[in-house]
This record gives sequence, C-alpha cells and structure tokens, in this order.
Amino acid sequence: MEPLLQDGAIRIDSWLSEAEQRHLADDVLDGFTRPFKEIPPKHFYDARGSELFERICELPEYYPTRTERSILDARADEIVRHTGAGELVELGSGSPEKARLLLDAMMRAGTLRRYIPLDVSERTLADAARSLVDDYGELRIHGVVGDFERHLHRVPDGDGSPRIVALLGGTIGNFPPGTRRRLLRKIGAMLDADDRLLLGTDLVKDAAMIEAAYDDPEGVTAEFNRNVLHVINRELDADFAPEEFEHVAFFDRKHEWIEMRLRATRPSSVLIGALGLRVEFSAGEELRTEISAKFTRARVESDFEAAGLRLEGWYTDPDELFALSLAARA
Ligand code: SAH
Ligand code: AVI
Repeated sequence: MEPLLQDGAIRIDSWLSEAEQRHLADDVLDGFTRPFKEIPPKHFYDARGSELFERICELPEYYPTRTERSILDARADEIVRHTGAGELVELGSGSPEKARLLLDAMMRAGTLRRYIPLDVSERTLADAARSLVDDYGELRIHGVVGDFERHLHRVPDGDGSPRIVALLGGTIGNFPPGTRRRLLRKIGAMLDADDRLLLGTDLVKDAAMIEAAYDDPEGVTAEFNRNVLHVINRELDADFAPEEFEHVAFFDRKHEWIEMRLRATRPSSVLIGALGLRVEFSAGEELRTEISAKFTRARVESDFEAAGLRLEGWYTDPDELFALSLAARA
C-alpha cells in the first residue's frame, strides 16, 4: 500500500476512504431501522466534529481533559521509567497535547524513538504529526488513519523497544460493556511481554457534575452532537434538518454512563438518498448518539481480567475524578 504521506520523519498510511463510507452506511442502515434508533459515536469526528471536540475540551464544565492532563503531567516520568518505553502507540489520538507529555518524558529518559497515532480523522492525524515533528528532532512518526475496531493489525510492528499503547480521554467508555471488553482483548493481543496498555477512564462521581460536562450552556456539546446529522447529510446524501433535533444528555445511574441523544422537536420524514431509505421520526422521538461510561477501580480491574490483562498501576488526581491505569498481558 502506498502511504498517504511520506515526508522526512513522517509517514501516514490510510486504511479508510471508500470502505469507511460503506461502514457509515451500514451503521445508519442498522441503527435507523431499529425500534430505538442509534448511531455509533465514531461518526461525530469529521473535520468539524473534531474541531468541536477540541472546543469541548476547553470548556470549564468538561473536566476530563484537563484532569487527565494533570495526572500525566505529574506521573509521565514514573510511567515511562516503569515501562522503559521507546515507542508510543496512541489509539484515537486526536490532538497531541497529552502525547507530548509522554513524549517529553521519553525524551528525558533518553528512550524516545517513534510515535504511532491511529485515528479515524485524517485531518486531525496529519495536523498532529506536523505539529510534533518540528519539536522532537529524532522522533519518527508513523500515523495510521483507521478504525481501531477494525485496523489494529495495521499498526506497524515494534522495533524491539518496549511500547506504551495508549487509549486516553475516556474513549473506552464510549463502547458498551461487551464491545469494550472485546476491544481491550484485541488491544491486549497487540502487546508483547514488555509492552503496556495506558488506559484513561473517567470515574463515577456526582451525577450533576457529569451532566454539566455533557450539556454546556454555550451549546458546544449540542452542536457536536448534531454534527453527526451533518455528516450523514453530506456522506449519504440525506436531508436531516439538524436544527430540528435537540441535544439531550443524562446520567443513567443504573449503568453508570452518560447518554447523549438527539430528540426530534417535530415529526419528520428523512430521506437517506444513498441508501434509498426513508426514516420517520415522531415528535419527541430520540436517537441515541453516544454513551460515555464512568468507571470505578473495580470495574476497570474486572474489564481487564475479562480481556486477559492485569492492572499494574493506578494513577488518579486528588479529587479522584479521572484515572489512568497501566496494564500488562496477564
Ligand atoms: N485521545 C484524545 C481524543 C479523544 S476524542 C483525547 O484524549 O483528548 C476521540 C478520538 O478518537 C477522536 O480523535 C476520534 O476521531 C477518534 N476515534 C473515535 N472512534 C474511533 C475509532 N473507532 N477508531 C479510531 N479513532 C476513533
Ligand atoms: C471522546 N470521548 C471520550 C468523549 C466523552 O467524554 O465521552 C466524547 C464527548 N462527548 C461529549 N463530550 C465529549
């Protein structure tokens, strides 16, 4: 396969394009023909969705990003010393702010060799690679544009030095329990004996604080939520009127996850042109667009156990809002 980009220290491979569009079509066909409509959250992240997510990360109400960053700030050296890592593989990498903290620690430890970000968003990945290459002289970057549910086998083999495989931001919480254990098992299968998984998880806390983080007064999260309708309109020639859907976010106490939905404010009949599919929404009907599970240490440990992983390190902030855990193959 020809790289999408090869320029000095940067190489980017892409495993998406047509196949990815088919996947959106499959997800829409599957999720919109159910009695309770649903679409997976990975379709939020076109260029606009990725920008909106960046804005969410800056909101005062959205505590996960700054909290995880503060934990990394305090503990990156210890994590790098413990693992001896020379390579950082980052799944769902987004913007490289947190990666920088780990890369800096690897540089201080004298082990830094290669950064391997994987993301569905080509633009985000290319911007991240370009912004890093100037700051880290010896660093090689091998980006993979792909879906971590389908393309983990496209992550290039290691060069013999230990690796940290990171899944940060709480992204693992965007999968329902069975799927997330399957994903953790697949990630575990990528690890050699000296490699470690570094997993970011948002923790269970006061429901009001969680709900505020997913329903900001500026409406950035609402716009991010509605972005999935813009993506479907553009990619699948559909005629959603996004402004006729309102943002809903609530904490489901039984499952301990936040749920985001889009609620139709009036009846509508939407044509998904590329599928020749007409989808009816009654007034008040909801489309589930995301879950974001919140964790306890016990939940992380039992997920690891089910995935053939062993918890080796647990790093949290003083208020125990967010946790990073380090895991090895059991
Ligand atoms: N890790 C970053 C970004 C989190 S946002 C942080 O902690 O801030 C989630 C990121 O994962 C986005 O960049 C999105 O494009 C990417 N993503 C979502 N689903 C994905 C999937 N199935 N495969 C690969 N990347 C995915
Ligand atoms: C990427 N992911 C972990 C975010 C979360 O908090 O679940 C996505 C997000 N959705 C709304 N706000 C942020």
